[in-house]
Order: sequence, then C-alpha cells, then structure tokens
Amino acid sequence: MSRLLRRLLPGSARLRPVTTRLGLGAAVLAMVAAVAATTPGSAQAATSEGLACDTSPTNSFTLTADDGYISTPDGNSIYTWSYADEAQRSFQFPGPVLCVDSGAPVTVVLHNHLPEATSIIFPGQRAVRADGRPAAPQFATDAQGDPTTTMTSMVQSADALSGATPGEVTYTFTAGSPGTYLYKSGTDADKQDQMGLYGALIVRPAGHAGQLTGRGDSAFDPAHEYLFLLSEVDPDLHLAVERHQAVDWAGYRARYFLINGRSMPDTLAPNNAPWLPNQPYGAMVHIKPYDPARPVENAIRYLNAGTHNYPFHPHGSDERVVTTDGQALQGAGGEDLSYSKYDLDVAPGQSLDVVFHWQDAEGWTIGANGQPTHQIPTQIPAITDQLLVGSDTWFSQSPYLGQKNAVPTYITDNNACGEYYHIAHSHALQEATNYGATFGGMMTLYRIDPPAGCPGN
Ligand SMILES: [Cu+2]
Repeated sequence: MSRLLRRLLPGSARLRPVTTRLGLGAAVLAMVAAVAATTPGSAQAATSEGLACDTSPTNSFTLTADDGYISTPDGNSIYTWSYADEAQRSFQFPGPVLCVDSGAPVTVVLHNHLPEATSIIFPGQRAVRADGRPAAPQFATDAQGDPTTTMTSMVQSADALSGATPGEVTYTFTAGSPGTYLYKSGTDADKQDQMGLYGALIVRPAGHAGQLTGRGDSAFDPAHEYLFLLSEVDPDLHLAVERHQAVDWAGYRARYFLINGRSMPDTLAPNNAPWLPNQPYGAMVHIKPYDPARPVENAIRYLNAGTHNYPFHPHGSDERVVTTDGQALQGAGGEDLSYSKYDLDVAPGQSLDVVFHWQDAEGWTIGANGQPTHQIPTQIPAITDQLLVGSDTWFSQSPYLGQKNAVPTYITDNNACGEYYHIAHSHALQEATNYGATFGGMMTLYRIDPPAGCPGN
C-alpha cells in the first residue's frame, strides 16, 4: 500500500476490509478520489499519446516499491507490486519510464514499502553502486545448504523496520550506450518480477535527442516515439502472494499478456486515462502516412520483461531494427547493419529499438478533387493486409485513406475520419487473449490518419 493511502487510511490493513465491505468498485472510486484530491500538480491527469518519460535535471529519481491493484479489460483486479516515482504518484504499473542521456551520472533512490526485502538491478549498465559499494551479487546458503544469490543492494521492507522510516538504498551509475533497458527486481527475482517489479530505462544519445543512437540514420520524429514493454501475469500467483500463501510455480500459467501494463483494448486508451488510475501508459501508435516531402520515421522501443520469447507482429509494414540491447547495429567500420523485419522477436530481458513508417504504397489516397486518386477493386479481400479485416468497429468501410463510407448500423463505429488501423500483437495467439477471450491481451493498434489530418482528433 502506498504511503499516501496509509496516511488516508490509517492502519496498514485498512484498505482490504474496505474492499470486502463495499466491493471493489467503491474501493477503486475511493482510491481515485483520494489520489485526485491529494496528488500535487496536474501532469498526471493530462492524457497524452506515445512515450511518457520521467526526467530529472540531475538524473535523480526516487522510486517506491509498493503494492496496489491493476485492472484488466475483463473486469478483474489483480494485486501487483511495482515501482512508482515518488514525485509523481503513489502507485503505478509498470514502473516509471526513466529517460536519461548516455554518459550522464544517474541516481536512483529506492524506498521499500513491500512486505519483504527487495532491490533493483539495472541490466546493461556497468559499475552500478549501491550506497557507494559495488552492487555485486552476494552469495549465501539457504536452509538446504544450496547457494543462493542476494544483492548487496537489497533493502529491507519498511514493515521490518521499526517506525515510519522506510528502507532505503541509493543506486548510482553512469548511463551506458543509447538504447532501451529494463530495470527490475534483483531479489527473489522470479517472484518479484512476476509480481510486477520492472520498468523501462531509456538512454538517449547525448546531443542527439531525435535519434535512437549516435547514428544519423536512426533519426525519428520525437512526437512519434513509442514503448512496447511486454510482460505477462498469472493472476493465481498474484492472489497467492496477496494471501501470503506459497507460490505454486509448477502450476504457473499466465492468463493476461500486457503492453505497458495494459491488455487490449485498454492498450488503446491514452496515457493517464482516468479509468486506469494505476496503469498510466497507453500503447496505441498514432501516425500519418509516409510523406516524401517530409520523410520522417517513427520509433518503437520493444522491451521484454517476461519469461519467454514474445513474437510481436505489426501488421502494417516492416520495421527496421537499429539497436538491440543498447547496441547500435553497425560493423567495426561503422557500416549499417540494421535490418527490416515483419515479426519482432523479443527475448526475455532483451530490447529492440526500431524505426518505421507506413507508406500508402498503392496510392489509396483522396486527391485534391476529393475523389480517390485511382480506382481499385472494391472487394475487401484485395486489400486485407492494409486493413483490419472485415466489418470491424475501426474500419471506415472504405479502402481509401480519408474516405468514410456508410457503416452498417449493427456495429459500433470507432472510425473517426476514414483513418486506417492495423492491429499489432503477439503472434503466439494464446497471448492475444484476456484469460482466454480472444482479441485481447498483448495487442494494440497502429492508427494511420489521412494525410490532411483528422478533424477533432
Ligand atoms: Cu497478426
């Protein structure tokens, strides 16, 4: 529970009886009202699209490891552990996106409000220090005499300490090469990672804000930069931890598959959507067609916080991988070794940074005279891979970008102005579900607006 809610609800166990008596909806409303009433500033309330960075002029961040609840599109509420930026909010999932420049000295202070000890590790960053000492693994033995690894950087639970002072540890390191990295728990990591203790660390090339790396051919439009932090949740495991029961790893089975802590269709909601108060990050890509007169790329940072490979599959176009695990893809002589891919396989702990654009390759645009620039077959199967297939709620019923035909009355129309939508999802199709219900899970949409824009959107 957050310190904020502790203050509002004196007694650390106060929230759960509220949940029991009033039902979850009332408890969530109470939490929303409490957060809205007491959170300083308005940055949290403003919705937005795309990458939402936490930055600091001194590259110093204070994170709180805490527990809270996340919601899923099927109405479930899942007990979760995560990190929150103390300056921003009391609880959020996943942890805040920390953005720093390569070569910058970074400080991360960790406060622990979890019921057990925890720590943070920063895979890919060198010479991390914890309270000034090297944050190296520390070996101990368990009850069976087997060696176990703990971290010197481990911080005890505040609940284990007397008084109100939380456990605290300070990590320092110099931000490494430009790229996308995880930060995550280093203590009982299988469990604590599954419980949600992870976030993204983005390292930008110093002096080249609009590039993924120091290479000019990694340039992108900063207004169209996105993060896809991929992970999964086994709700039974989370429930066991909430009830202080043993974790049954033999029975592990993920039921929810997430991008930035949300499942489809919640992935489409904007950043800081008020109905998802603890899951601030959306995952919808919103771009315009490639314009030869203004040839800009868009960027996506793929990051896998799960336990196995997620074969992520954007439908609309290839994406060009320019960075893996914080390493620019180039040869010893600086030659470009980036490659285009239609399925982005993201391995556990791995990151891929890509640039891409969507090209109206067939010229299905509306010309200056308001008519399609050329005639094409009207049968939808002729153009399936350029569209969501069939009479979907997002389809304009027109193959022409910017034209919106009559939509059948029996569907809910989510198409604003004749824009295109491509789905993008894990191609392990059981991961494109919410507890088995299809068209959910690790899935989002790419929205391509007409070249002239979309009035009111
Ligand atoms: Cu697909």
